[in-house]
Order: sequence, then C-alpha cells, then structure tokens
Amino acid sequence: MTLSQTELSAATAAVNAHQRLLIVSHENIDPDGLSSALSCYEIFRALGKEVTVICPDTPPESLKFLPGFEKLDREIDASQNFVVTVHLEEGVEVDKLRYTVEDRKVNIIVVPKRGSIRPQNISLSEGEQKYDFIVVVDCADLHLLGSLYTDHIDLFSSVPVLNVDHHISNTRFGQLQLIDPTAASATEVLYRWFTQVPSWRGLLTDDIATLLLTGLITDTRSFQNPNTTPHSLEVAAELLEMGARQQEIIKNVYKTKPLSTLRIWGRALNRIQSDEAARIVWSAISREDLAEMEAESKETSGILDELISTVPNADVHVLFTELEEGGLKASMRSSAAIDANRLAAQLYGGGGHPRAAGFRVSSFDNFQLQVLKCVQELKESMRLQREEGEQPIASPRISSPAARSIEPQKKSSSNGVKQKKGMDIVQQIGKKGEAGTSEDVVKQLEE
Ligand SMILES: [Mn+2]
Repeated sequence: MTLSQTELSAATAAVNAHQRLLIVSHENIDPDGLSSALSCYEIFRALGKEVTVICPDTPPESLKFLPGFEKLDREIDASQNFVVTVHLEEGVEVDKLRYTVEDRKVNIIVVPKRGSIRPQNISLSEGEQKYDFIVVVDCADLHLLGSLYTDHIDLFSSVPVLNVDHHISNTRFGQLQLIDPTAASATEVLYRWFTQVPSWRGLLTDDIATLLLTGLITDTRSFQNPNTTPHSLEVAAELLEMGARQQEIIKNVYKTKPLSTLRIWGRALNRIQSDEAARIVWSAISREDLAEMEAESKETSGILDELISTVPNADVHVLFTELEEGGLKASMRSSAAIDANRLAAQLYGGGGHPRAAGFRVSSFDNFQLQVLKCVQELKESMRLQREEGEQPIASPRISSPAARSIEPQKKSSSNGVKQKKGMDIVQQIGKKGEAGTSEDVVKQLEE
C-alpha cells in the first residue's frame, strides 16, 4: 500500500485551498514527528499560508538544532472571534469606531459621518475558526495526540484533517490521508509528497532537506533498522544532494548526551546479567540509581540498544527501570526465536510487537527481588514458547487487552516492510529526552 496519485493530488489541492493551517504530531514527541511537523511548517509558510505548528511536549534539547524549532507552539489556540457586522445603507459613512467595557459588557460605538445606523442594520456571527485545515503527522491514531486532541475534539471534527503517516497500524482518521507503511519515516512520506508537486520542488531548501533527513535517520536508527528500504536510501541520497546537513543531525541526535544519561548508561551496562542457557540478558536501574546519578527514568531509553550490541548472543534482552512514580517498566527485545509480544502479554498484560514489547509491574516490595521474579517467569515462558515451536501445530495466540489492538505480525521476514511495524513503535513513542534511541513500548500501550 503506497501513495496513489489521487491521494497526493487531493492533499495538494486541500493545502492550496486553505489558508490557516494547523500542524500537529503525537505526544511523547520523537525526532520524526517533530521534523515532519517542522518541514510542513516550512513548506506551507513558503506557500504563503498562515501556519501554526504545535509540539504537545517540551521538545528535547537535542532537537533544538532543527530549523524552525523556535516556531513551535505548545497549545492550540481555540479562541474564536465573534463578529458584529454593521450594514451601511446607501449614503452612510463611518467616521469613528470605539468601544467601552463596563460591568461585563462591551459596547461597540459606531459614529457615522453621514446618515444613521439602526438596530436592523446589525448582524452577528461567529468568526472564522482560527484554523481551517489540520495536518497530523507521524501519528497512527488521533488519541496519540493526547490532550491536544481530547481538549479540542470540536476543532478536529469541524475542520478537515489530513493524516500523513507511515504506521501500518494507522486508523485512517481524517478526511484525507497520505499513509505509506512501506516508508521508513513520516518524513519519507512527506518527501514523496513535496517532491511530487512541481511547483513545490523549488521550495525545498536545505533546511527542509535537513528536517526530512532527520526523521529518516532517526526512524531507521541511522539505517540500521530493518525498515530501511532501497527507497529510503534513495531518498536519503537525494536529500543530501539537496543540502541536508547530515553531520549536524548525527552530532545533535547521537553524539550529544547529558552527563546524567551517560552515568546511568554506565551503571546499567555495569550491571548486565545473563543466563546463557536460557539465552536471556537483562539489566536493572532502580530509583536509587536514578537519584544517585541525578537522572530521570526516561533517560534509560537508549540502554536497551546498548545491551543488545554489548551482548548480542541472546534471544531476549530486557531492561527493568524502577519508575519515579512507583512500579517498574520493562522494555524487551527478542530475536526471531521468541515472540516478545506474547511474553509480555501472557505474563503481565503488556504487549507490543513480536520483536519489541514491554510491560509494567505496578507494585512490589523490593525492586531487585521483583526483577529476579520477572526474569524467572520470562525464562519459563520462553521455554514454553520453544517447546511449542517444536510441535507441529502452534497453539492459538494469547492476547491481553493491552495487546489486542495490535495485529499479529509474521515472526520473521527478510522484507523490511513487514518488520517495520516493530520499528514503528520505537519511533511513535520516542522519548522526550533521548532522541532517536530505543523504544518504550509500555508507554505506547498506555496511550
Ligand atoms: Mn515515525
């Protein structure tokens, strides 16, 4: 399922036909979401539109380098004008206009130069909406916009919405859609759209190319993830050709980390444990660790990738993080031999995707003991999955409420497209503080 010419033309026509555009992306913003939104901002501004771009979270420091970052607004301005219209009869001219405010009343005083104005010359109306078109980027479901959506449902139901995305799980909301699940990032979808309109091609500056490349680099984790297709590489090459500043992206997204993050990574890597027979590797970060390192739990998000590259020879990698608000979250990745989604769903009502899943445990007495208990349970469950795999008929998939909305995915695939969904979740829930690193599937499930 890729973009059709009809969809592309409809989206272009809709942008051309509207003037006050609102661009939004998902909560727990990630680099692809933010750079998609900002690239829309840039190009629509170049088309002479009034554009508002909203980032529902505090955008991560590491993304400050993105062109247009300072243009981000935090909230939707839902204020609506109220218009009092005075119809001027033949020969009537207005001299002065003033208003007074008294006692919860506004008096609008129209002083005619000539002729007179009567009450029947007055009409009242609601002014135009602040926005006449909404573009939602990198967002599989309107609810992933969080309060941006729930606080403004009226706006989203009265103004046409264009849904630009690359998640296979996209609910196809909105009047218009540009959804390409074969694209590695939302910016890849936007690239396809922007370059397909002849009159827009000339508007693609090196800033826009940098934005588009940022989404592509981060959603593919520098082209390491299996969602990287020949087309993504072609797009990347063309963006470089157009002046995208690749080194600037790499430096800001990957090479700049707060000291607290490095300390907490160090601690987690220092604590790696493994059970070679069971082929499971894990590490755990407690609340005391976080406090000691002056780090936040969200800073652990890149650690799982490090665990995997440090000790690659396992079927399951888990990172346990004790949360500031209580409880723990576990982020898990698996090899093709184990279905991580099923592990999480069966044991803890978590879920995610076959290769990347997560769960939470909300209460326990002792974090370290709870971690060991989880590891024991995971090992047992992994053993059962292996046994089951040896039998000719697989048992039915078990699905928890949390996992139900996520469609099963083929276990293995050499085709990057099919694997993409697992990668998607990584991007959709990207971390505020940790651009372009690992996933936190738990977060996604709660949204
Ligand atoms: Mn994305």
